Amino acid sequence: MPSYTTGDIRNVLLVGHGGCGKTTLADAMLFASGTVTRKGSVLDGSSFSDFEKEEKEHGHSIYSSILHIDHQGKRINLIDTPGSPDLLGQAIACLPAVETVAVVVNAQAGIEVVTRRAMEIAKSLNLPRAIIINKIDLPELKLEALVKQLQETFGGECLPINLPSGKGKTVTECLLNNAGESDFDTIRRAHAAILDQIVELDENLMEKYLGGEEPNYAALHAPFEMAMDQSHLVPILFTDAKAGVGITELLDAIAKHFPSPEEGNPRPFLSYHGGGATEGQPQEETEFTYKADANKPLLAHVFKVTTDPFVGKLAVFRIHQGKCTGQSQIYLGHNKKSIKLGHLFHLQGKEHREATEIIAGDIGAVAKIEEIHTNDVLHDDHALDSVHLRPLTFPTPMYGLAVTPKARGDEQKISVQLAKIAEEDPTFHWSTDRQTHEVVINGLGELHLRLVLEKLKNRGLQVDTKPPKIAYRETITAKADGHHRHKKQTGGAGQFGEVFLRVEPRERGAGFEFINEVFGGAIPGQFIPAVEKGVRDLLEQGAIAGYPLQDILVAVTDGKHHPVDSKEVAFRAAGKYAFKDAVQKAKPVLLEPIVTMEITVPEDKMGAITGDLSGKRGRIISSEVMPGGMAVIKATAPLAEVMQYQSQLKSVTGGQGSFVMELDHYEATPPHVQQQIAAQYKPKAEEE
Ligand SMILES: Nc1nc2c(ncn2[C@@H]2O[C@H](COP(=O)(O)OP(=O)(O)O)[C@@H](O)[C@H]2O)c(=O)[nH]1
Ligand SMILES: [Mg+2]
Repeated sequence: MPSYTTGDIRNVLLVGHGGCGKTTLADAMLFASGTVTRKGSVLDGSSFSDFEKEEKEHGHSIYSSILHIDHQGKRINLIDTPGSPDLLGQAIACLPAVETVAVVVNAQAGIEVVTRRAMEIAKSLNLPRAIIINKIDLPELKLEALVKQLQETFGGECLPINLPSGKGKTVTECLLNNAGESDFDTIRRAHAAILDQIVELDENLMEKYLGGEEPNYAALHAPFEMAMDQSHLVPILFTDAKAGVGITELLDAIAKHFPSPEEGNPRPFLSYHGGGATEGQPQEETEFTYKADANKPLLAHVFKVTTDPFVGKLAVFRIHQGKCTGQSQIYLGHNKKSIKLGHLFHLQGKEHREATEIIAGDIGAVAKIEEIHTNDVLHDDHALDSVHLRPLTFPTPMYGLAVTPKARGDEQKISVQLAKIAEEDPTFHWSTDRQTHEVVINGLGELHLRLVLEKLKNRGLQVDTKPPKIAYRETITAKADGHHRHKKQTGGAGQFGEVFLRVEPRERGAGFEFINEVFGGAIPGQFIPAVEKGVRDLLEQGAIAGYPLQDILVAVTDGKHHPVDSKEVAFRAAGKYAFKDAVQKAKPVLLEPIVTMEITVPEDKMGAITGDLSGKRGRIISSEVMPGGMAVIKATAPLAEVMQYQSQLKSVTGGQGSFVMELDHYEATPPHVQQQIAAQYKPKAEEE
């Protein structure tokens, strides 16, 4: 039995732009609380959080890591995440495990790309947020202006609960404390601002406060926590993680004020009702309500899976309801067979501390169960069979490389490793191109894929890379009719089938639909599936340049059959060529993937970058200068034009620029591009 209860737990995710000091902060919190007796550091590779080989080599975080801190009888589970925009998927995956997202801001650099995205994503998931302004020791800071800018960008509900004082050598609490000076504001003013905000949620308290009564901690806790839940308050705290300033105050604030699993907002779990596969009825998805209560059935969500060199596969989970021990027999989703959990752990970076029991609200890990995958739900009651988390939205990775093994015969091993990496990283995809048989890997940016290649190399697998083929699509833009008569008479039995059909464009993303409008048995019912098969054959092969057709409605309208010679194969061929006939008349177009790009460059390179993008058929959405001399440009561009963007950006900015891209939508290519691509296409000889 752990020494703490569900109400004692605080789960906090640290997220923020690379270099703002999250990992240093995590190490400082571990040390200041007395949870560890030596202070880890990213600088000498002794960090508790950045412990993986690749992280030590690069000097920054690459994976999320789970830490725990004991502070004043409270158990704080802290998740540190990498800050590169390429690796944001790591942080997103951990969001369902926490009550609070603490966004760390570099006091000097101010609001950066990841700051903004983290604030937006956490809000969209209804997760309480806090802001930690770190590096308050640096010279020439404009902290007052930064607080203003945070309020202008993210809302007036971002309010300090402590302020730096003594030139950044300490911080002074201003929630319960009402007097004193800070480096840029008075404590009295900051205190009034935060209380005004909180008492809005509690009429009783408001009345007393307006009457001149100072609320104490007991009176403030509930409205403070509620205000965080409702995004009515985003507390701001200040730290210097390097020197340890503001760390105990941060731990105190988390322990005292931040939501516990019993208080925080519920996670969006869903379950199916009615119907069910067996009854052939559509199922209805409804919200599943649960309670962070150790005495109810187990509901745990696996948010991370890693492979540890010593213990093998490690599945990290958050218990939302119930509890488990090593003896627990659990189910994975719909599986009928139960699994004994075996050894359970609490994680401290790379250290696994054996745990006898893990309770509601806590984060734990289980080793060596191959069947468990990321996003699985573990439970111990068949009533929870269909409970699952509403899927998280991850950016769709569009930065691609085609990889071929340097050593012959490594294909299989590479596939196995890529599958493992994909399971650990929701923004990494890999596939084998149907047409070229190339293995294509996709990530959010160059750094992301470079890290994947390093990982392969560390496992003894080397590959050559080149840009992959672009995944074009084809579609039609007009209605048209098509016809084909398939007739073969060779010696004995013949083949006969004739099909008339109509094609219509559908909305982008609507997919393919096949309907049968044949009346009076012109094509006997048993041959309709063959016609559809033929149509689908062409759907795969494409009609202009060999890319799959999409967003088309096909209606079979008429046909002819022969009592003896009509066969499935005849109707399959007739369907395919009638469809081809119709597509060619339906003003077909080639669609290309358009990506959104977020490019960070030194301010003086902004003009060069936007000019270059315009030449690449790009569209600039916004450009903004950030404090610290960097500019952020948002744009969309055809993927085909920006496949080599990494090296181009590097040459324009001398290596000081970075970018991320993700799929936005498909769009028709301009006619000259379509002609070029179609001209390169040599369809395989037709064997009609
Ligand atoms: N001066 C100063 N440097 C800091 C502070 N916190 C972190 N750093 C340094 O900033 C760099 C990046 O820190 P790290 O913790 O790896 O940042 P992360 O990418 O957010 O995890 C390291 O060199 C740290 O030593 C701080 O409060 N003040
Ligand atoms: Mg880090």
